[in-house]
Amino acid sequence: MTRDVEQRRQAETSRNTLEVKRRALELGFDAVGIATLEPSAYADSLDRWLTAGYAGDMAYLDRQAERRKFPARILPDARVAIVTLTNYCHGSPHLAAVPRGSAKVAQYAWSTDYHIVLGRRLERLAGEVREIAPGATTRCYVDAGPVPERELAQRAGLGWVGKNTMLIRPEIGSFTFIGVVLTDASLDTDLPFEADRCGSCRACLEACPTDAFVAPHVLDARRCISYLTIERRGEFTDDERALVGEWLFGCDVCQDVCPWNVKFARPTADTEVDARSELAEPELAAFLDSDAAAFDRRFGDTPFERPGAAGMRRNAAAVLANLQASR
Ligand code: B12
Ligand code: SF4
Ligand code: SF4
Repeated sequence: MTRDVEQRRQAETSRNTLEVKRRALELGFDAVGIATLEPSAYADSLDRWLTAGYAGDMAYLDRQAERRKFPARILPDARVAIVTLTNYCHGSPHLAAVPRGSAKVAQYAWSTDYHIVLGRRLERLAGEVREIAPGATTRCYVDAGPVPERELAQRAGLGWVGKNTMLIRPEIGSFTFIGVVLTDASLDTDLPFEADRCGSCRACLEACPTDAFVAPHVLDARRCISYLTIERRGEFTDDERALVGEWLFGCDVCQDVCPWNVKFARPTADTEVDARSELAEPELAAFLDSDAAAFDRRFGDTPFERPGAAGMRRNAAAVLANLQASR
């Protein structure tokens, strides 16, 4: 290739990169960066985490491990990951007491299921990529695939992975969804976010109500309320029921106490993630006697669909038992 042709190609790549980022922000993403698909720098930590059994019943993490370690294998010929952040913060009310008859729900679940909302938005972004780089292949991921999303976000320059294992962006904190478009389009990659801004802070590790952190950056999911109320199948053991406390679905404690959220997280203006009252302030009684059909009508397009009617009944019964025990 002559120098001239190479320079023209590089100029086109730079133009396309800027245009993809501009359109991503126009579509409503709060931040966007582009990551390489080189092998994971944390493959050994992932292996150690899985071998220790910290994934509990999330067997899919074992099945996806090879692709998580080698993201280039996820989509043949993919060159880069376009990584997006979407702020879903609604404030930090969990530090206050729970109203009687109600229970705590993690903020990410206060709105219509983000797999639906972000899935649509990422598909629109993928369409823009194909328009900007005709002939490009794209594939969108949000949460559900074999993609090491937090590591890719760090590599795309969007933030660092805190001791609570969350991706934290200095300007907005960690109440963000990560969405990814893999593509074979030629785009310039960003510099990774190298700084670790946790410093000597240990607030998240100390505040976790179940002592789920084995060490900084290492979470034993089996003790995490988020895992227990969302991913755990079947009935709780007595110990698990006690761990759940007042949380009906998910948990925000290790984010609520993080100084980067306390100082910088601001309520989102994104109307597609508006809070719905039946999710943000749920009536516990509604879950105890709801059958599967009624549950689906009311919660079919929400994050509560993952544990389903039976899982939410189990969670509500656990919270009620814990509230009664504490009075
Ligand atoms: C399985 C899973 C869970 C599990 C396990 C969580 C965990 N910490 O491992 C459970 C059910 C507990 C869970 C809970 C939550 N989750 Co979740 N979860 C996932 C999922 C599907 C995979 C994560 C995974 O692979 N875990 C295994 C561990 C070993 O990997 P990892 O946490 O990604 O860490 C890697 C890197 O961070 C890297 N690393 C980077 N820097 C450093 C530094 C050091 C020193 C080390 C050792 C490692 C390291 O090492 C790891 C190996 O690759 C991702 C989506 C995805 N596809 O990635 C969402 C995801 C991580 N979850 C998310 C959310 C929102 C939550 C909750 C906040 C929900 C809630 N409020 O209840 C909680 C947070 C709890 C917490 N502190 O992590 C978001 C996080 C967004 C963000 N800004 O970080 C994601 C990215 C989904 C999304 N698309 O938005 N989750
Ligand atoms: S989500 Fe809650 S239970 Fe899980 S690690 Fe964070 S503080 Fe602990
Ligand atoms: S609470 Fe402190 S240690 Fe934990 S993630 Fe935030 S800054 Fe890091």
